[in-house]
This record gives sequence, structure tokens and C-alpha cells, in this order.
Amino acid sequence: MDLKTIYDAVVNGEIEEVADGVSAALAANIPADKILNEALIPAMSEVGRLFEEQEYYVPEMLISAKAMQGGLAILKPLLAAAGAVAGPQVAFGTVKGDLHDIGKNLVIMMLEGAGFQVADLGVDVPPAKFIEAVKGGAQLIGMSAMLTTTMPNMKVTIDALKDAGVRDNVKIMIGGAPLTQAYADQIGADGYSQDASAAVRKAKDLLG
Ligand code: B1M
Repeated sequence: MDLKTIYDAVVNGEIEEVADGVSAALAANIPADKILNEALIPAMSEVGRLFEEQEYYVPEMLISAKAMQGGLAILKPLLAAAGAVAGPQVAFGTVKGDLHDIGKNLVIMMLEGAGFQVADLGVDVPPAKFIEAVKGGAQLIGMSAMLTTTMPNMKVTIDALKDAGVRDNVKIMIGGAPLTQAYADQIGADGYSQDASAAVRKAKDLLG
């Protein structure tokens, strides 16, 4: 199985072919992280480029995303080496107004693989849900945003945590394509990371 076949299947939105390709690649002993980093992620970047150039529209993007999610689901148990010792509690969600979840799911898998216990709050997560998670014992909050229009909801969430009196009980990490370290500093987050493996390092740093 060659990774280019999986890459092409994601770009073309061929859901079954992606799943079959990923399974065949694993059967051929290609490591899960190689399939992820050399086929699935670059394919999704290409989908983004095609969307930007108006060769793809939302339906095509959505079908490719579904195809990628199918591949990720197969890789998940391998990436997230099950049965890790119970580690720090993390609550992770895509902020209010934002429905993108592929990046979030990927970061969660990597955190779980590193032994964190992650509660997935889902997408379109209102501040109240993050507050509830902190009150329930989350030591780290992860917020993801993919739209310049939803990024400001990270600050709204941080302000809500302050108003609820729980801001100082938790570390806050943010990420997503439009974000930067400067933005994290500006809104008072504790850390920013640009991809899933950097997120694991940052989470470890933040929790000592
Ligand atoms: Co949307 N979309 N989308 N989309 N989409 C983008 C983000 C966009 C950049 C495309 C473009 O114009 N080039 C653009 C945003 C422009 C902007 O704001 N500047 C955009 C738009 C405009 C929209 C809509 C508004 C389109 C419309 O309806 N007209 C709409 C908004 C819906 C909403 O959220 N309310 C929309 C909808 C969709 C789909 C539903 C069709 C689909 C999402 C499906 C899904 O997620 N289940 C979709 C997709 C697939 C994309 C692109 C093509 C791919 C995103 C992705 O999954 N990337 C994207 C274009 C692009 O990124 N080039 C685009 C792969 C993923 C692995 O990467 O999410 O960046 P990423 O995650 C990375 C890092 O960012 C980081 O680690 C991850 C792994 O390495 N990371 C973190 C992420 N979160 C982190 C948190 C951390 C740490 C690291 O700590 C907490």
C-alpha cells in the first residue's frame, strides 16, 4: 500500500478507499504516525488549498473531512496507546460558533497517547461548559478555533472563567490554524501550540 493512494483518496473524498487504504498500510507495517503525517494531514492541507482556490466548495471539503475522520478512527487506538496510566485531567473543545473538529480530535488522540485523561467537550462549546469542566476537576483546558470569526470566543471563555472565579484553578492552552503565540499572550492564555505534537509538549510543560 502506498501512501499516495491514501492521500489521493482523501483529496477525492473517497471514504471507503481511505479506510481500506489505511487498513492495508497498517497491515503492510507502515507506522500509524507515518500514515497520519505523510498522507492524511497533507491531503487535508491540499483540500484547504483547493477550497481557497475555489476548485472545491463546502460539500467537497466536507466529504474529504469525513474520509479523513474515517482514517483517523482506525489509527486512533494505535496513536493513543490505550491503557496508559491515568494522567492529568484535560477538558478539550472547539469554541462557540466553530464546528471544525479534525484538528481537535487529532490533538486529543495525541494527548491520550501521552497519558492525559481527556474529556472531549465537542464543537461549538459555550463558556459555561468549560467552567463546568474546571469545577469538575479539569487541570488543563484546551480550546481549538479554526475561524478568525470564532477566535474571539477564546477570550470570551477566559473572561467567563475569571467571572466564575475559577481562572486561576486551571491552565489554558489554545490552538488552531489562525492562532499565534502573540494572540495567546493578548487574551491571557497560558500557552499556544501549532500542532498536535507541540500540544503534547506544551501540556506537559504547563502542568509541570
Ligand atoms: Co472550514 N474553513 N469552514 N470546514 N475548513 C477553513 C478553516 C478555512 C481556512 C478554509 C479556507 O478558506 N481556506 C476557512 C477559515 C477562514 C478564516 O476564518 N480565516 C474555513 C471556512 C471559511 C469555513 C466555513 C465558514 C465555510 C462556509 O460555510 N462558507 C464553515 C464554517 C463552519 C463553522 O465552523 N461554523 C466551514 C466548514 C467546514 C467543514 C464543515 C466543511 C469542514 C470541517 C469538518 C470537520 O472539522 N469535521 C471544513 C474543513 C475541513 C476545513 C479545512 C479545509 C481543513 C481543516 C482541517 O481539518 N485541517 C480548512 C482549510 C485549512 O485548514 N487549510 C478550513 C486539518 C487539521 C488536522 O488541521 O484543524 O489546523 P487543524 O489542526 C491542527 C493545528 O491547527 C493544531 O493541531 C492540529 C493537528 O496538527 N491545533 C491545535 C488545532 N487545535 C488545537 C488546539 C491546541 C493545540 C493545537 O491546543 C488547545
